[in-house]
Parts: sequence; C-alpha cells; structure tokens
Amino acid sequence: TAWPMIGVFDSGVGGLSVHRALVQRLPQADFTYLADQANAPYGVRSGEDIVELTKAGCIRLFERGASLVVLACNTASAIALRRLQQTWLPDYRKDIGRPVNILGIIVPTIEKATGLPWEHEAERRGEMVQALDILGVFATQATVRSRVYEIEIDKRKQDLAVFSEACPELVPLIEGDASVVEIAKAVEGHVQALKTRIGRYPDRVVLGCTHYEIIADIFRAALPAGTPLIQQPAATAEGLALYLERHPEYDVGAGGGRVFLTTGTPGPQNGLVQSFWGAPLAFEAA
Ligand code: NHL
Repeated sequence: TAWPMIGVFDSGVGGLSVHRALVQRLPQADFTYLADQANAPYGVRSGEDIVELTKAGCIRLFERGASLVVLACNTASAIALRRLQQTWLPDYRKDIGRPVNILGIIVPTIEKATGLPWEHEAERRGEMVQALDILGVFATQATVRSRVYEIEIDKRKQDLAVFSEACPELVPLIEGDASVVEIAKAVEGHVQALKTRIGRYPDRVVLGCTHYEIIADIFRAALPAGTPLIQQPAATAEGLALYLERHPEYDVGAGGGRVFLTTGTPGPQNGLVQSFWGAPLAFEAA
C-alpha cells in the first residue's frame, strides 16, 4: 500500500540539511527521504545521467505514495527538474491518476536571493529594500555549467548580475573529513578567484550545493563581514509551505511519519549524517 506523503530526494545525505528544515516547518506531514547513494555523486555526471537517475528516484517516491517530490539537490534541480516537468511528468500524471508534482530548491533560493516575493511586500509597505548588484553563487561543476542561477535570475531581476564559481574539490574535502584549516584554505581560494573575476566582492552569496550548508561559517569568514548568505534549507521550507497553501490538492499525510531510504547500503549512518541531520540515522533499503 502507498501512503500519502512528501518525498524528498537527494543523491546522498547532504539533502538532509534541507529535509530537516522541511520537517521542522511541516511537522504534521508524512515524509520519506530517498538518498541515491548507489549513484552519487551527481555533480560530476553527465546531464543525461542526472535526468535518468532523478526520474528513477521520483518514480520510487511516487510509487510509495508521494504527492510531491522535493529535489533537495542542486545538481538534480538544475539539470533534471525542467526537463522532467516538461517531457515526462504530464504523461506520468495521466498514468498515476492523482495530482503529483516535482519541486526544486533553486527557485525558492532565487526568490530569496532576489528579494521576491517577500521583500517586495516590504517595499509595498514602504520599507527599505536593499539594492543588490552582484550575486555570487558557489556550487558543483554540473550546477555551474547549467547556468541555472544566471538564467532564472535574468527572468526575474535583470539589474542583478550573477557570477558563479564551481568548487569541485570542496565536496570531496567535506566527504573526506578534511580539517577546517584545509577546507578554509580551499574556500578562501574560491572567494578570491570570484573576487578577481568580478573586480570586487559579491553583495550577496548563495551556497548552491547541499554540502556547503555545513561549512557556511567558513564561507562567512572568507567573505566581508555581514555579506548575506542565502540559506537553502530555510528558503525551501518557506517555499514549500507557501506552495501547499496555494495547492491543497496535494495530500501530504498527517501522521508525522519519517522514513529514510537509500539505494546504497542500508543500516545506521553517522558522521556526515550527523552534520546534516543533527543526529545519526538508520536507512532502509529503497
Ligand atoms: C553526494 C554524495 C556523495 C557520495 C559519495 C561521494 C561524494 C558525494 C558527493 C555528493 C555531493 C552532491 C552530488 O551529488 O554531487 C551534491 C549535490 N547534492 C548538490 O549539488 O547539491
């Protein structure tokens, strides 16, 4: 039997940082998290691969009863989301015969970064809205190559320039348990490289990879004091809550259930999981 719930998909455990914020924001909803650990990392894969793997993950979650799948992975959101929504989801909806949808983490992040819609509300109330010039985005190679932040921001706010910096060695350093000093050195290198390209520091920064959330303080230290960092977990949780208010047709359950699945080796996981989720977890086989 399939139970109504919200599915959350990531290539690994990094998306647990997003998942944690969703669960906190919607405690009554039932959630199933799926980590495609058998196929991670996605950030270095081809576009075709990322689309197929993301689709397979969504199908698993829909078959277990998900009405919505949140892609808690920048790489999957950047490369696969639009393609699946345009070329596959309409037919799949007809097959499955109930409302289903896939949401990503990039649009809510961008809405926050561009001050839409929240700060426009403030503007209407006559409050000050900070003028933004340059947004810096740090992400995986696949996300940067997709130019998704540039494209999506250009549609919404043309007076905001976007500069993206791929940081291919950061995830391996984080996964490999490197020291803070080592990671800080790499982050400092990327911040300086971006600064050289722009000619100055960015005004606002997006950490556009799930793994960077746990080293947010290291980024903060490498940037001028007070530079706003857009946090994807909070932005996505707010975006999902607003989406559900506007779309009551999606059944997200009401039992507060939490299921954790992996395509990799089932069983307890700590270490990295602890950093993203705040506690160790046991995963079931997907
Ligand atoms: C996820 C899982 C991994 C498993 C084993 C080694 C390296 C891994 C790296 C990552 C990072 C992840 C990805 O798939 O590239 C980052 C992605 N979730 C993102 O872009 O937000």
